[in-house]
Amino acid sequence: MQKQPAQKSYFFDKGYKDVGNILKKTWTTAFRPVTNEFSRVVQLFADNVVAAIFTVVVDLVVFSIVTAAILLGVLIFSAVFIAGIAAAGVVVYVFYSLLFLADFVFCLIQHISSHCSVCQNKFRLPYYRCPNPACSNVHTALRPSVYGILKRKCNCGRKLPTTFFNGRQKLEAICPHCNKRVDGGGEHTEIMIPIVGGSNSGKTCFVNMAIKQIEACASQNDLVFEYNPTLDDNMGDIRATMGRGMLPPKTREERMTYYRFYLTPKGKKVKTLISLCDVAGEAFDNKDKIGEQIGYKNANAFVMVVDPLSIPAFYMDQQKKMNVNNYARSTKALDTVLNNLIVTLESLKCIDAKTMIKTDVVVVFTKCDIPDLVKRMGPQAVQQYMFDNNLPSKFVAQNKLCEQFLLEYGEANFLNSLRSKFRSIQFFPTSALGHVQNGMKYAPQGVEDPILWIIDKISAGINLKNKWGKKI
Ligand SMILES: Nc1nc2c(ncn2[C@@H]2O[C@H](COP(=O)(O)OP(=O)(O)OP(=O)(O)O)[C@@H](O)[C@H]2O)c(=O)[nH]1
Ligand SMILES: [Mg+2]
Ligand SMILES: [Zn+2]
Ligand SMILES: [Zn+2]
Repeated sequence: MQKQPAQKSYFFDKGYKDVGNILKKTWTTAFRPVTNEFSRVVQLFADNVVAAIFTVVVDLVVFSIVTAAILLGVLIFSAVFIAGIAAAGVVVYVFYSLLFLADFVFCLIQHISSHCSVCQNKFRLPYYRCPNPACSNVHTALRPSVYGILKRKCNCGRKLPTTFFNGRQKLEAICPHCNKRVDGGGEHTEIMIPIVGGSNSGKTCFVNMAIKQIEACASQNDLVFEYNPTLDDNMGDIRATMGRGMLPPKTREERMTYYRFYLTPKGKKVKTLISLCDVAGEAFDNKDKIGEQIGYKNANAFVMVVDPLSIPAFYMDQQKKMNVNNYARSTKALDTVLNNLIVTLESLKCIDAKTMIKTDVVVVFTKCDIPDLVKRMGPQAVQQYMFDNNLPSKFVAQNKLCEQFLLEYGEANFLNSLRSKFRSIQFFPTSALGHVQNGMKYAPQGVEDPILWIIDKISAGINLKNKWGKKI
């Protein structure tokens, strides 16, 4: 363990020295009468040899008995003392080991971890800053240790808790990789989901509307929602803009922006922090750019955003029927975006070419307010398809309708890549806006479901089977 700015615990440091000193003192004090007598006799030999010889004879009789008695007494005392200390030591070490293990196992089972929104690294135990305003000491391994079992004393004198059970997570947490503050580090389990899609595919509209709708329906789903802004969060501005019926600006940042919120089942102690990570679509233009985002390595699942108008055959078809410019088409081919993501994940050692990304993906069709898409995969069309084909749920129907659409418009490659690389796929037709920009209030359609679905799928603590009508 790295040296900590704290005082070592008595039992692990000063305790040993004290035991040594006590034994040393006991032995020297107990034999002092014998050593004193020895010195006296030596002195006597110099002064009066006859008296000295007489004394030696008497001493041999008297002091051999006294010495034997002292020796026995000291030996018994030392044995009892050492046994007592050893017993206390065993108790302390057992307590230390149990607490260390309990804290470690609890954090492991509860999946307690944090993702840094600045450097994108993931870690289980953050660094913690001493809460004393006059002290800026950073404790890099705040857990039961030689510095203290349940608490440790910082060099400034302030006592700090060393486990989850007595409130370590309430201290100010710091990212061990970039030293930036991480809100609630060590307190929650965190799920990080990147939003993948080309420029103009509708990522920013979708993410912001999805979060708004998740908040609105949280209590209906027995969840507690709490927004948790990061340092470079622009959610407030985007919400205000969209609230006025306008569109969010194009995302410029090619580094992921983490939109964060706590979503916790009512009554649960350990919170779940969800990070939805948006990025400028250009980041997926080539694998070098996207490769700089090491956060992909730590992704728990992916949201793949599909702008149906980015599919050339569908775009050409729609050009004849409506003013496609109203929908700000994404021009990036779907399989290029997906392949760049896969190559990146391979280079980050998340997968190798032959194996799969061992996680789930939801594929979100955006802009499903396009009249032809409403007809093909709107809520009514899904219900009808489910009914006509006697399907067990609307989610199976959505999958069939979206897959058919992709195949019909020549995106078999994209569909095959998805199927071969991910553990599970669920499709969702959505509309973040409900209609083209026309000054009217936006009316999002189905945007919360994909995010809640993927959260339910990967989170141990969140279970929405009542919402889906089945366990997923
Ligand atoms: N009609 C309609 N248009 C949408 C919808 N979602 C997005 N759009 C249009 O698509 C444009 C781009 O959406 P954004 O969410 O900014 O796209 P993005 O994927 O974030 O793009 P970058 O920031 O460039 O990566 C918007 O300005 C809208 O014109 C929708 O649900 N319905
Ligand atoms: Mg954007
Ligand atoms: Zn301190
Ligand atoms: Zn960091």
